[in-house]
Amino acid sequence: MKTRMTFRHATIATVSVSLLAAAVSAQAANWRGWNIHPDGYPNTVALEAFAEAVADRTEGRVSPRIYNNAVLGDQSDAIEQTRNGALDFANFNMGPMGPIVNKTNVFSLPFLFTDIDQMHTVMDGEIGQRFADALEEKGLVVLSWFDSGARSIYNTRRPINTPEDVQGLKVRVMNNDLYVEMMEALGGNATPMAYGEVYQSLTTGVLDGAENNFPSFESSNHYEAAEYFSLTEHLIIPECLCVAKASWEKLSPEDQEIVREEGMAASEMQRALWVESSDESRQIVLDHGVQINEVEDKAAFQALMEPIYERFIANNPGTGELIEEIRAVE
Ligand code: GTR
Repeated sequence: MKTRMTFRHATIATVSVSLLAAAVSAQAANWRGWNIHPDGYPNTVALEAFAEAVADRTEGRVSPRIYNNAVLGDQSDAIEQTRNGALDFANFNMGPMGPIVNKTNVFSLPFLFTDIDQMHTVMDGEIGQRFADALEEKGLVVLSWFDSGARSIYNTRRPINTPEDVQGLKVRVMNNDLYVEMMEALGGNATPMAYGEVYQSLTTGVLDGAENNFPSFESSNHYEAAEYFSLTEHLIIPECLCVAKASWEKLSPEDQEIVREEGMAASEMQRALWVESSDESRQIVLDHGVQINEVEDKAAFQALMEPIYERFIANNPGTGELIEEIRAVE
């Protein structure tokens, strides 16, 4: 009798342990994260640190895994997939976000921010919160904002010092009509294209150029094809670390808190790494023979953007005030 009781207890204990294990693994969220960049890129390093810290601190209840090099799809697709919960988290640039979350289009207006520090002050403050709210309404919970430096034009033909130098160049832009307007206002032929296709298009002459920051220019190997990098610094675009709202809502408040804290920590890490990485990338491309030139008369480029601002403000009521608010931030 005694033995049977013990046996039964042992069986019940085993069953309960395995039921418990099943319940835990059923609850464990195996998050898939989208990342456009390769190994070693500042964003990648920060996303990996985020994934590790979240898995650790939630004891595996949230187990994020990051997929690099846009293997899960190009950026516009990935934004949709994250919005509908097919992907769980991602680092997105606000450029391709514009056509999907209209409010974020304002970041694609050239020369909007004075400099990168001002962009961070805006995004970390009350204005940034308004954008986070707009993104959340469209299914993306913003954990933090990343840096992506300033974008400049590079090409295979010549240094760009004045808008006339852009005349006739076939330049790749990200998927957003505002960049087509921008490039056309400068006299170039804008070609919207996924990031992953640019390298080949530059080497085969389908494109003459593109525009980006130093870490992307270098890590994508575009510098092997494009010899001239001109510091037009026409766009400073924030990026988010976002979680799919559907995935977010499945978390306990305690786990949400952990994910949020680690999202903030990831942004701090990314911004610090960004500065180092920009200098390193600049040096790598210089050593390879890329010619980098300052653009003395940026005002000439800015002046050509005025009609774009006018159209944008006319088509998007309320944005005139928003632009003024952003510009007033110091
Ligand atoms: C990078 C950015 C990517 C992507 C890329 C591009 O600077 O971090 O998210 O937008 O530019 O040009 O497509």
